[in-house]
Amino acid sequence: MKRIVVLGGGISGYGSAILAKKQGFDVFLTDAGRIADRFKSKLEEWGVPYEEGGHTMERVLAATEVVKSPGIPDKAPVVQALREKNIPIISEMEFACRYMGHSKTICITGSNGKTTTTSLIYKIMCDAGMNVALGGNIGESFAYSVATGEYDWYVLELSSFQLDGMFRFKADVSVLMNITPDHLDRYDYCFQNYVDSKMRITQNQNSRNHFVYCADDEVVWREVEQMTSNVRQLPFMAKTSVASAAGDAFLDGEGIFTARVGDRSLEIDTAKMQIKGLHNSYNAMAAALATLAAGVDAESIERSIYEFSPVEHRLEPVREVEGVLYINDSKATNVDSVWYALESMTRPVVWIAGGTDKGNDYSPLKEFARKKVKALICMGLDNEKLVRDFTDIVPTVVSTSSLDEAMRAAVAAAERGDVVLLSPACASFDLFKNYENRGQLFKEWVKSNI
Ligand code: UMA
Ligand code: ADP
Repeated sequence: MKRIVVLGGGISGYGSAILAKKQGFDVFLTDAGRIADRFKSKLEEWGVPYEEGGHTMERVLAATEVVKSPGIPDKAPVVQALREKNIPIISEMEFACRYMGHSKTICITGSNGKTTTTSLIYKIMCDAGMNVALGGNIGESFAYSVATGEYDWYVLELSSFQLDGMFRFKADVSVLMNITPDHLDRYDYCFQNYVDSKMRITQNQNSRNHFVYCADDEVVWREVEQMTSNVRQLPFMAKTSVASAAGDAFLDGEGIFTARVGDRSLEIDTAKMQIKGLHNSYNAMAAALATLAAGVDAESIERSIYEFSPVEHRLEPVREVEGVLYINDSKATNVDSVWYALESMTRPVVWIAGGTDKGNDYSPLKEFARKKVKALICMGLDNEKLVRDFTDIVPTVVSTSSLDEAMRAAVAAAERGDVVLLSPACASFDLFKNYENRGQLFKEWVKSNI
């Protein structure tokens, strides 16, 4: 009997183990750390043997195939040992797609905008009454959904880590939002390795499938030009002009976009959307093309796009107090996402930034900072780089080392008509548990102290 070993007992691992059990395989789950109680009880309920606090190599190396959780890097000794023995290592997605039957998939990747676009696509599909599940880098485990439900469609957010373990998987509709440097520590600090990983979103696609992508993104465009597959291309754009026989979406200078797939089309006035900024117009164009390709009615898509409100921690308006609007963009953990946040600001900005720097180059932000930011409040244990880079660009730069100190400085700097924007460009781990915790504490402070 095939022996499946699942590495990691988080969301990805527990779902994979349960699916393997359901398929009748000999399965064993192993985790180097602790497994959460809710996952343990599920494993016990399904009779899946597991261990925690370390990997018993003898059992791991007895596997016919290994399903690896995406957070475990290739450098981990357990992965190295498996590679030496040539034991196949796949991701949860690759494993689960074998048991999906006739269900179809819409798969979304990119450096930024994955969660927003995935959530919008999921809403459009649900509103249209389709039988759809959400999974991947968001929500419930895809493998668990395959084990326990029957869906016509899966909407999957995919990280590069998940794509790395995908080989025969084929998306019916693939969506690529953009490619900018991120996670380079997992790719030998080589940007092209990360680009290659993202491009796996199109692997195995053929002329019956669709590929939605941002034609304005130079990195994406360079890769598309080299593609040899005959997948139906659906580019979306605001700056370039690329026509595709299969369909496309274009945002004009008045903020109106038209999306067309085959002979079906829709029109959106982006000023009437609740999600703001050029990046959200890209997200909406991508979602419109993907769902038109999936056969959703054009009018229903339009309605859902207008109804969709920002996902938590992504340019999320928190509260307006005495004419000052507080916005939580805690998920902006890289320079590109802050670029789009500042791009979308129409009022003077008191900008709260900082945290764990990932080797950031802040130069792309300087033009917007000069034009729109009246005060920069640096919030982190080491603010030296931010202070140095923006001192002659922004009139006031304040260095703080806690949320409370940063918020007091922001309130003092803000006047009626301004925006206080938390959009850090950095990871959160110096002062917070994660970006959700940072955004949550920001919101609580705004709600209880002003
Ligand atoms: N572990 C080992 N051995 C090791 C190292 C770790 O057993 O050598 C164990 C840990 O002790 C832990 C488990 O592996 O219990 C964790 O696995 P994981 O980090 O892959 O986490 P999961 O909970 O399974 O969640 C993963 C994704 N996490 C990462 O990629 C870091 C989730 O994405 C995803 O939703 C989930 O699978 C379902 O597919 C989260 C994420 O942060 C949202 N993604 C990154 C991002 O968005 O930037 C890529
Ligand atoms: P991801 O899941 O890829 O991290 P999110 O939708 O969670 O993407 O957004 C992460 C951050 O990037 C937020 O600050 C958000 O405002 C910003 N963002 C959203 N969409 C885009 C986009 N298309 N391009 C650049 N930045 C974006």
